[in-house]
Amino acid sequence: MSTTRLDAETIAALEADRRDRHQRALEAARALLELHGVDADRLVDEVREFSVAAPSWALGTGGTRFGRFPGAGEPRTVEEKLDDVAALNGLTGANRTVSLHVPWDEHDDMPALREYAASLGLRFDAMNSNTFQDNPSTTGDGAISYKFGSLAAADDRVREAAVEHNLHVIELGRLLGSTALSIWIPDGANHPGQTSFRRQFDRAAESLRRIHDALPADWLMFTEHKPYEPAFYSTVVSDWGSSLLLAQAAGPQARCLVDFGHHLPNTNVEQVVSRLAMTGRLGGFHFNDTKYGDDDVTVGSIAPFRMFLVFLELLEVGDGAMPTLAYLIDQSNNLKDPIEDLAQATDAIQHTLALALCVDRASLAAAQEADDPALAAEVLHAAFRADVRPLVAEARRLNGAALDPVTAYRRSGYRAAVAGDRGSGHVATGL
Ligand SMILES: [Mn+2]
Repeated sequence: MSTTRLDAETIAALEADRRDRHQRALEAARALLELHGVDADRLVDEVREFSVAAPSWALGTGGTRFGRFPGAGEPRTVEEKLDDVAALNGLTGANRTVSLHVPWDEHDDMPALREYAASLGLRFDAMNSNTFQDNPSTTGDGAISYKFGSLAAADDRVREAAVEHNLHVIELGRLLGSTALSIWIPDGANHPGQTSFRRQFDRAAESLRRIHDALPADWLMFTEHKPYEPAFYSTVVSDWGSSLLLAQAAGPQARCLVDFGHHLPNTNVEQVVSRLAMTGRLGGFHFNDTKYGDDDVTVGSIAPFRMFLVFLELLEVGDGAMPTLAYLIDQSNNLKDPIEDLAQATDAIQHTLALALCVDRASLAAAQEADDPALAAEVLHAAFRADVRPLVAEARRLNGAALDPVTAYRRSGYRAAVAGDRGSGHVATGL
């Protein structure tokens, strides 16, 4: 479909003039890290292994409630979204799966879509069900509405439609080879007294149980919490505690997702990760960054040290390696070329993982047991201040991807090529 394939050979040719400089930087960085006791080969292997799902909804311009300014060549179809993810994965080597959003990515031939993805070297990650807007195929043509809730709605018919939608998404996911369903319940209240906290929560738990009962045996189901928006007084799944209660109520295949921006200001997100992992219900992590709330800005652009601490907790869960969880970039971008934004996000994830792998975990544990916070800080900062960029670039090169994804992308002319094919002014998301 797309005219430009960003395969290993193309990328190597685009970066031929950077190879010598990379080799010198790699040798210097490797020598310095090894002087500090870092196993550079293991670090490169771990970064090579790691992959984070690309969100189908971030390949176009997100917009805000004040407006939307689409760029040129945004994808018109699910196939074109897959083309863009393949280009992204070509650049990073670390976006080997894609996460779809239904109904936005509704498609009448899922087996064909699965085959097309496989031809691009892609697989399907968790499916996302959407009950935050009316959808004629489940709510009927205006007959009922999600205006006052979906899976936790007071109206039985609305809950029924929301459950049916989730069962439909499981069926689509089965055809695509996905093995997980992510459910973010948008229900809540805008006004004190509008709903009974307790009855609303019980209804959500009952709906999730029904969806859980329909899961294939090898599937997981994720609940995701968020303290406000679109509801501004209360939400049903407001925090990790509510999310955990719902997962426990739903059944053994239910887990909790942590989204970096879905917390009240200054919440200790790394501690939330740790607590959920302790219960055995940590299901995955959604990467983005936040300044004020659920800003969904580029991963690593605002609070890189907080993200480093999150990675440290994830490595704690995996005893020094990244645990097998559902990892997804969940961000929305209004200004940049979407592929550049996702490439920067993926680079930030790879870079932060590499920094966290530099932490001397045995020395950190010893400082903690000795009640020596100054020494603990020394251990963390020794890792956070390391220069791992050449090792991350090397991990990408060994995966057939780019030393410098954004530069390689610009040199490839990909956007101009797809703008020629696709034109301008498309809406890649359903909002
Ligand atoms: Mn999320």
